[in-house]
Amino acid sequence: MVCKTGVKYPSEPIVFQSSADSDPEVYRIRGFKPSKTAFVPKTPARERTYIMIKPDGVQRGLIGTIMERFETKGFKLVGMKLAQPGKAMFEKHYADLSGKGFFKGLVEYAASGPVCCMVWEGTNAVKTGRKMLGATKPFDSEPGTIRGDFCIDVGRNVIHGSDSVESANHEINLWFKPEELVDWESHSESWVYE
Ligand code: RTP
Ligand code: MG
Repeated sequence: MVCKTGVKYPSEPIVFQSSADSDPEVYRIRGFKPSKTAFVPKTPARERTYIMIKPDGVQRGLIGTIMERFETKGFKLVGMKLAQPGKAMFEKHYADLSGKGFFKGLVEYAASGPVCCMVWEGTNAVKTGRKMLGATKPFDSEPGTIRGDFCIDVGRNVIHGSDSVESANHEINLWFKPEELVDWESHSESWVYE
C-alpha cells in the first residue's frame, strides 16, 4: 500500500550492518550481536537522529530541560535510556575523531559518568537537531541553542547529536537494540505536520 505521502506502507525493512559484532563493550550495552538486524516501523518512517546528553549535562540536571526542547519542537521520542559504558564504547562512537589531539580527553570525559541516550524522530530531525544543539564550541553557539545557553567550554559541551542521516543510523544501531525503539503514533501528528 502507498500512503498519501507517497511512502510505501509497511515500509521496507531497514537492514543495519555493523562492525560491532566482535566488540565486547558494544555487545554489553546492546545485549546482542547487531549485524543484519532488521525492524519494520509500523508507521511510515521519518528521519531519526541520535541525541546523547553527555556526563556534564546529566550531572548538571539538564536532562529534563533538553528533552523538553525536542518534545516541544514536535519531534517524537522513540528511544531513551541512561547508560554508563566504558571508554571502548566511546572510542567506537567517536572513531572518526581518533586522529585528533583531543580524542583521549574526549573519550575520558564521555566515559566519566552516565549519559542519556535518545532517539528522536521527525522530518529533518538530523539537521534540525544539530541547529538546536548549536556549534561545537559553545562560544560560537548562538543564544537559544542548547550549547549557547548551557555551557562554556568545548570539552564540556553537554550534548551530542548525529551530523548526518548515515551517522545517525550507525549511532542508533550502535547504542540501541531494535526492540528498544518504540514505534508509536503521536496524537499530535496532525497538529505538527500538515
Ligand atoms: P558531537 O559529535 O559530540 O555532537 O560534537 P560535534 O559534532 O559538534 O563536534 P565533533 O567535531 O564531532 O567533536 C566531538 C566532540 O569532541 C569535543 N571536541 N573538543 N578541544 C577541541 O578542540 C575539541 N573539539 C571537539 C567536543 O566535546 C565535541 O562535541
Ligand atoms: Mg560530531
